[in-house]
Amino acid sequence: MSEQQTERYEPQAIEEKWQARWAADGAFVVPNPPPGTPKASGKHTYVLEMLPYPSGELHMGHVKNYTLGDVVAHFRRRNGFSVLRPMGYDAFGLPAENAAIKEGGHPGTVTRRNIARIREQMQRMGWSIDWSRELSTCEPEYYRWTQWLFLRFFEKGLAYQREAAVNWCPNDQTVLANEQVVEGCCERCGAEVEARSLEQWFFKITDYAQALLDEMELIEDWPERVLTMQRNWIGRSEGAQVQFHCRSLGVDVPVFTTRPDTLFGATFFVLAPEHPLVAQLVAGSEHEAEVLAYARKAAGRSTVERQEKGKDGVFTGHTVTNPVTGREIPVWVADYVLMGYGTGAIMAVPAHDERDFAFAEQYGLAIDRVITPAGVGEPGGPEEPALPYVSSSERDLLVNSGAYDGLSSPEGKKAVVAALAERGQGEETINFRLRDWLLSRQRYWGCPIPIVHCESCGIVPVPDDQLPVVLPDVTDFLPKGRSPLAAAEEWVATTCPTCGGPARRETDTMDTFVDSSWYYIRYADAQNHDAAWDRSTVDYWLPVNQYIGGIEHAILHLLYSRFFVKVLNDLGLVGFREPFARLFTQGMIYRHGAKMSKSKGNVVSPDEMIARYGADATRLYILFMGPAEQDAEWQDTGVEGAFRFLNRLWRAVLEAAEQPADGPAGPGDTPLVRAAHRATHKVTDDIGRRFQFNTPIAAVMELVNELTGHASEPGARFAAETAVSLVQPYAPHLAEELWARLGHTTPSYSAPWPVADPALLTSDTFELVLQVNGKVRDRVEAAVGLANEELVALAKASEKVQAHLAGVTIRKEIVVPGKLVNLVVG
Ligand code: ANZ
Ligand code: ZN
Repeated sequence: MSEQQTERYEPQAIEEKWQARWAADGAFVVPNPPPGTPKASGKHTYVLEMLPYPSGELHMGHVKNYTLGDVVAHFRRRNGFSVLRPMGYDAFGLPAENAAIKEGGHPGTVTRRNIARIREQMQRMGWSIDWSRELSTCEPEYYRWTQWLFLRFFEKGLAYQREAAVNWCPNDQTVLANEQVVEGCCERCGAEVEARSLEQWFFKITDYAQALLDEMELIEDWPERVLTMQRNWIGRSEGAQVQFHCRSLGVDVPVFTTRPDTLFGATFFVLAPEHPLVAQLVAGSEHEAEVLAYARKAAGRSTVERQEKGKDGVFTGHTVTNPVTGREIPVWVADYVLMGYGTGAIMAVPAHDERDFAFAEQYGLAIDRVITPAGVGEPGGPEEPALPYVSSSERDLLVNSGAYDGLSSPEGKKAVVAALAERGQGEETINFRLRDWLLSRQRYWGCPIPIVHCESCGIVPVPDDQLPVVLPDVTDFLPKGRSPLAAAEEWVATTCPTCGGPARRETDTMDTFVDSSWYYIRYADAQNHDAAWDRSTVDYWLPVNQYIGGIEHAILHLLYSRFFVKVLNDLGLVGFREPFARLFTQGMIYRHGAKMSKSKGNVVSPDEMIARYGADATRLYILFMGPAEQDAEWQDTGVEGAFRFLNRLWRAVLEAAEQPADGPAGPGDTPLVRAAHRATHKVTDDIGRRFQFNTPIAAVMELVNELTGHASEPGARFAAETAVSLVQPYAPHLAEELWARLGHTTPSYSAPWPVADPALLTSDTFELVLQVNGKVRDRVEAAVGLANEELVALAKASEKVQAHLAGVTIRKEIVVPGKLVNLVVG
């Protein structure tokens, strides 16, 4: 059949046809095993990509994420696994709500419309999703269980309310978790965050700080970068708590220090402006006005500002006693000391700490060196370093420290703490940077916190059988500094479940990260109307074997989910400790040098690409761009290139399909058969073992090149079948169509993955490099196993080589078998 006669490749027609067929066949629906089925039975796996925020339409970042997951899912299915691959929408929260407000619509209406649109786009991409498990976190059948889980945390004291200094976003008019504040600004809108003091709800994630570190051991494979980010966020510091006695108030004031070995150099003392002792210290004194004014000013500054250079502060007029020197040292108030870390008070050691040094210089406070590098003063030893000397080398020595002089830093730490402990003035402690997770939001579009406030009973949980507490339908949902729910008077006024008296509902809603901390568990048992899940079903599927998503979730979602699973495990609700065994973080898509985003105006819409080239070409290109974990630059001609390749594949396969099917003896051993086995080996190894998604495409392209123009050679049909089979995870519609045309009556998505025969992996020809005087002049195909003389003969037969042999004598013939011939002439 000539090229002109070959039917054209028309993705639009093919793709919608197969999508309809898959949907009708429930092709990717995977039923749950009967409750109680042990995890070890059957080959099964859970492949999951992070669920989208329905704040708009799908963009190319989603296309990359979900196509990656799709290739993994198809590959595993065809390797005999039953694959759980669900999808849902992270539908509550700021992204969705802000999108709605911008549009002027009700968040519920706008969100549900966006979801319908995204679902349609996903189906049009042909992703092999089990739609029977679809969930949306903003629907009562989902958030009923979010509330149920909140109550379990509450019962265990892991959810609590307290007044706290919080990060307030003046633009979004809500508090933010520490994790949502990036360099002093709101993670979402970029507005500078303010400090406020409000009653807030927290999850006690700090109880799990150590477990979150230790149990990284249980994780199979996460990028080291993500683990490091989590470790830094948790911020474990070993040090000591040291008590400084304040005579004027008659109290001991504790500090947290990582350097008890520098205690002799503590020449002053600093309280955070919010420290409760500040007001007491200055009450009625000449310093009162100045100190309180300073504290008020500090309250308005962001954490980042407070940490920046140019420290300022005020003297309180009081002293505390240095517990080792017995000297009275002045107490200052300065906002570079944060109330939220350690004890909110520090011993300042200006000789060995940058910030303390800057402060001491500014206010003329004593700077006493107490640490020196080993060998200073010895012949040939190093010079005494300038101050501040902030190294904490294990080989540094204590000086000017009384009986401790000459001890190394680590020895000094131990000795000083031991001496303090004996007098009840200090002890070793471990401090974490991690704070409790602030989960309440003063926003409308979130999961209501299932709590009522009763005048006589206080905080009362809503009983399980009254769940869900349904989010009331309000008309004024704009943020205004307190939750818009507070205005829904009829909803707020309720009766106390305990005493039956009048009570008021909690009006804050939950952070959307609460919703996404457990959605991957719900998928395993998404249709359960009687419980959040059945434990045996969840234990069968989870932990998620392969999670795929963006690196931007390294400390928020990924840390919160780990915390949730640990709590759920401690509550006996799940049988595992870590949610995601393996994590793959994909890179971002750039165009014209900037991250592809609406605000940059450089977005390419998936719809447009599908309309012009089809979903298969779009899928193929997005993974062909480069290694999936790396950022990649979008080329406007890229999808077209992928489309042209699919056209070549289409034609080559249809031509080969004219060949009679292989007989019982199989396709035999021909160059095309060998090419097919090589491609199979490469694609299998790349996807299965190396988790590489661009290189398999190159391997299939190579196979199609071999096939093109050789469709009537022996083995062509086998090579064509193999090419279709290997490209199936990337271009499933085209594969389905060609598979059927090759005469198969069962679908390609369930065809067993091809197996490479190791005996057929080598090619029977190789590329022989021809050189004259070491310069490459030509490359030719040579059969494997030719004798050296035959290789030399091939060289001499080459016209390009001959051009360099005219009028010269061949002095030497060098042969590297299997590689090259070099003719030395002169
Ligand atoms: C004395 C000292 C001497 C310190 C020295 C450091 C160097 P990490 O490692 O991050 O845990 N610190 C303690 N609480 C603080 C607070 N609320 N605000 C600001 N700074 C605080 O840091 C612990 C060190 O940070 C502590 O050790 C304390 O200063 C300071 F040569 O104590 B150090
Ligand atoms: Zn009551």
